[in-house]
Order: sequence, then structure tokens, then C-alpha cells
Amino acid sequence: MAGYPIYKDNREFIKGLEKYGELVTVKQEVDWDLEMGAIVRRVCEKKLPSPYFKKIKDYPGFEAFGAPLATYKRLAIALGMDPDSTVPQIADEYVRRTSSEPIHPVVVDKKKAPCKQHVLLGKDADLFKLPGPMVHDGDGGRYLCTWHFVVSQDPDNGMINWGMYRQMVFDEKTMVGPVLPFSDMGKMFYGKYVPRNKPMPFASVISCDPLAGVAACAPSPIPEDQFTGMLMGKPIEVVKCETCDLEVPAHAEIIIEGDVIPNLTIEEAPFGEYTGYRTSPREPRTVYRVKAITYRDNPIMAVSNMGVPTDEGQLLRSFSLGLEMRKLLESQGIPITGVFMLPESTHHLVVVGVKPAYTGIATQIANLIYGSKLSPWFHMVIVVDDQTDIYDKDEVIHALSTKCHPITGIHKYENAPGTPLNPFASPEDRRWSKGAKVLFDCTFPLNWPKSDVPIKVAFNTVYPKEIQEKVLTNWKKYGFKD
Ligand SMILES: Cc1cc2nc3c(=O)[nH]c(=O)nc-3n(C[C@H](O)[C@H](O)[C@H](O)COP(=O)(O)O)c2cc1C
Ligand SMILES: [Mn+2]
Repeated sequence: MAGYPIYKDNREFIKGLEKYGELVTVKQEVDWDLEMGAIVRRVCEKKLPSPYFKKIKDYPGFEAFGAPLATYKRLAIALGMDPDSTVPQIADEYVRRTSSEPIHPVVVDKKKAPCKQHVLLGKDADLFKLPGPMVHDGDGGRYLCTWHFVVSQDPDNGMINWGMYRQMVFDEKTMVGPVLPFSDMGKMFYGKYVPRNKPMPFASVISCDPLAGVAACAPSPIPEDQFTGMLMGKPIEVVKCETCDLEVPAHAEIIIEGDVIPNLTIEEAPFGEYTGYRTSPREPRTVYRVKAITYRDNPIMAVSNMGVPTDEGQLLRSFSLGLEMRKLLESQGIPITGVFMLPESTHHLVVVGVKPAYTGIATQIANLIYGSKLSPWFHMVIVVDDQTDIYDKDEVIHALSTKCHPITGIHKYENAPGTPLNPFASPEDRRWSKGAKVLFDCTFPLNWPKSDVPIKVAFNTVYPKEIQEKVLTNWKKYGFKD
């Protein structure tokens, strides 16, 4: 299987980014304590190239790579597409690849797996040997795992899960982090291992190839090791862990193996979160006990800095959550023109374009979206008609403020599932993940007489096709550049 022109590890991806001007190599030493985090944050806020840190204070031999996928351009590069591809082009390609047949990983021998170049076991497996950054001031500790994934396996059906669940260093041998109960790992750990009081083997994979990262934070119903293969167009190479039967990507930079401990919690957080706020208090959370650490020669840490959008977390989650909603609506035969979740909304707001074929179509769309298993993550749906470009924020704002009736166009859903991180929710509602939802219906009612429907006054709506074509053909001749 030849696959797409993709990068098998972050080393190749870093070279790819450099080729397209999407990398800044930082040769000067940087401090893991806030400095590296502050640089990555500013890079996200200014939409700058990824920083590649060559020298980290106290950690000779280690390097770090920040904001790996914080722009659509870097996502296009990761997918092996033209770096200037538009968002709809990237979205169509993603849907095409992820609607194909699952591609299972292939197991390679340990000798062929760079992630085994250094193996630390027993007392040597000390988390402080790794340059976990203090990402934001005010964080509850050093977060070693900010752009990574946790591998786990269902004890009954053997299903593999790769998911991104943040992990803070507690001591040399312990990490701690939140695992939401509706996540795949949450359902597996709290639903199966905890009732049996059985430790759950885990492996945290830090700094894998870029597409494994895309898969790990995608809300995919397909196991993410196969989903990565679909994105790559060929199998990802995995290798067996040192201390359990799990398999991890052979070309990853750093692997941490161990057990998730049932019926024990340790306090974790606060942390700067994807919503752009610090919402979750320091509270008892899920405990990971470490048995082994393996890494490549001169390992490259990956560092993501969550905060005000956009960083890769919000960009990729918005992208993939929106596209899962597209697949859902299409599977139900709704005549949508597309779905786009704005990354600036930190995946809270979904824009759906539709041909308003019948009355109530916007409500039907919102009911499907809010009835889906992914609905805890978002709470605003804007439905626009096919005259609005869903990817154009200006057009969406225009439709919202002109077509949505402030009373009859807004539909509220109370008592809905949310997350503990919703900044608008009261502390009590956050504790119980209690949410609420809203639909903004920006379609004109179909029962209005045709003559009374306001006509949109724009270049492509009020001029005859011939005039539009003539003007576009002559545009440069008139003296305009674009
Ligand atoms: C950077 C980043 C950090 C995340 N941290 C957590 C976390 O700490 N706990 C959690 O439950 N979900 C977290 N998520 C969301 C999950 O990764 C997301 O739900 C993903 O789809 C999990 O996959 P699953 O469907 O296999 O559960 C995070 C996402 C990103 C992008
Ligand atoms: Mn999953």
C-alpha cells in the first residue's frame, strides 16, 4: 500500500514544515518552567510557525516541538496536501479518507522501532527525567502530556482506544489527569476496570507522527490506530510495550507505560483549558502509575498550549467534530450543503448550511446534532440557508443578525449534557456537567409569500450570470489585483 505522501514521524514532519516556511528553529536555550509555554501560547495567538526548541534548560539531549498543528496550513501539510488548500478542500479530503475501509496497524520488531532506543525500567523510569513543561502560570503542576495520546484496551472485546487525556506529573512514578466519563477511555475504565477493581494497562505516546495526533483527538467511532491508517492510506507501524501487551507507534519519540489505578484518586489541576479559561478546580482525578519509559535518541517532546483559541486542540477538534456531524446529517438524508465548526468558538458553535426544503428543517438538524453522542462538547447550532457560505465568518454573522428572529428563531434546550469546563455554567452545573443548548434558525419561513421574502443584495445574488462572468473576466483589466 503506497499511501498518501505523509510523514512517518515528527522528525520528518518538522522538516516538511521547514520546507513550507512553517517552522522556527529556536537555538537559544529555553526554560521548561513557563518560558517554553509562553512562547507556544504567543505562537498560537499570532498564528506563527511552529517553534522547534533545540535546547531545554536542565535537559541536555532533549528537544521540543510546539504548536504542531495549530493552523489549517499545517494540517494540510500533515495530510500531504497542497499547503494552500482551502478549509473545504481539507474537509472533503478528510471525509473521503475517513469514510474508506479501516486500515489495521502492522507490528514491527523492537529492533526496527526507534521508540525503543532507550528503555528505562524500575527505579530508572522517573518522570522527572523528561522535560515536562510548566505550561501556564497557575497550573497545578508540570504537564508532561499535552500533545500525546493514551493507549488502552477493552478487557472484554479487545478494542483499542487512543485518546488525548491530559496528564500532570505528581511524583517520579505517578501522573494524574481528568478522564471524562463519556470519553471512550472513561467508559472503558470506569465502566469495566473500576467495578472489577482491576488496574488498566496504559501507554502514553508523546510526540507521534502528526496524523496519529489528528486521529487521537478525533471523535471517531473507529479505533484510532485504524483511523490513523485511513488518514495515512497505509498501516501505521506499532511495536509491543515493555511491560504489557499494548502496542504503540514505533516511530513515536517518547512512551510512558504503566497502569491506571482503580479506586484511587489524586488531586490534579488547575490547568489552562481549551475554552480559553481555567475552569476546573484542583480535584481528585484519575491516577496513572508508571512502570517504564522508552524514548528515541535525542527525543523531541511535543508541547501544546491550550488557552484562548486557536491552538491545535481547538482547531482539530472543531474540524473533526464538525465533520462527524456532517456525516451524521448526510447519513439521515438531510439536504445539507455543509457543516463547519468555527475553531474560534473552541468547538462550541456548529454552522450548518442547508437547502431549506421543508418546514422545521433547522429544528430537525439541531435535534440530530444535540441527540448525538458528541453533543456534550457543543451547545450552539446556527442553521443557514444555501445562500450563505458557512466557511465565511462575515456571511454567517450577517445571516445570524438578519435572518434569525430574536424570539421565534431561537430555540432553547434545557437540561442537556455538558462538560465540567463550560465557563458559562455555574460552579454547581459544572460539577455535574450540566449543559444547555440553543439553535439559531437563520432560514426564512417557507410559508411567506415569495414576493415578501427579502432578496439578498450581493454580487453573486443580484447580478445576471453573464454580467458576473464579464466582470470577473475583466477584473484584472480594470486594474484590480484580486
Ligand atoms: C489537547 C487536548 C487535551 C484533552 N484533554 C482531555 C482530558 O484531559 N480529558 C478528557 O476526557 N478529554 C480530553 N480531551 C478530549 C479528548 O481527547 C477527545 O474527547 C477525544 O475525542 C477522545 O477520544 P475518545 O472519543 O476516544 O474518547 C482533550 C483533547 C485535546 C485536543
Ligand atoms: Mn476513541
